[in-house]
Amino acid sequence: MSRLVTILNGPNLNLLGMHQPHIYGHETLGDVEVDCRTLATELGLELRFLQSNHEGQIVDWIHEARETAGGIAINPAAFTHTSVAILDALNTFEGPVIEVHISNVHKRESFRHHSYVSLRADGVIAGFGTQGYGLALRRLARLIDEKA
Ligand code: DHK
Repeated sequence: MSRLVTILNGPNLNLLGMHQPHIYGHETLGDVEVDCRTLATELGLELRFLQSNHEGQIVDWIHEARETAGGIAINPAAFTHTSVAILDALNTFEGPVIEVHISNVHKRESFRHHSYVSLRADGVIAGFGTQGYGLALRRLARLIDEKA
């Protein structure tokens, strides 16, 4: 199985660290990417780290991952709660999928309690701050190793 992992980030995460730090913390998405790249190297993974505010772009990247990646970690942000298109795209991907939320969505507004992506995800991480991305990478490395 490919040791390439794709990390996908949805809308507004380009502004991470610059708004609502009491919910999302002070780290920027650039900081998260640097940490993920360091950890990926330690774990022997290759990494593609992407962010888009556009649903169709995320669908296209999931289709690309079908051809190239051994696993996906995705923080779909607001699309978590709305996007059947992203769920359908993830259902075409055969490798492990981990869903990441920086905040504990279950402690927040009720509309954040439902996730379409959870219908496909092999695991869900919420409320661990940006540390959740590293936890997702560790889990994907384990699942990819187990399938090798
Ligand atoms: C990020 C967002 O932008 C919200 O729309 C989600 C998620 C939660 C997060 O915690 O990472 O509801």
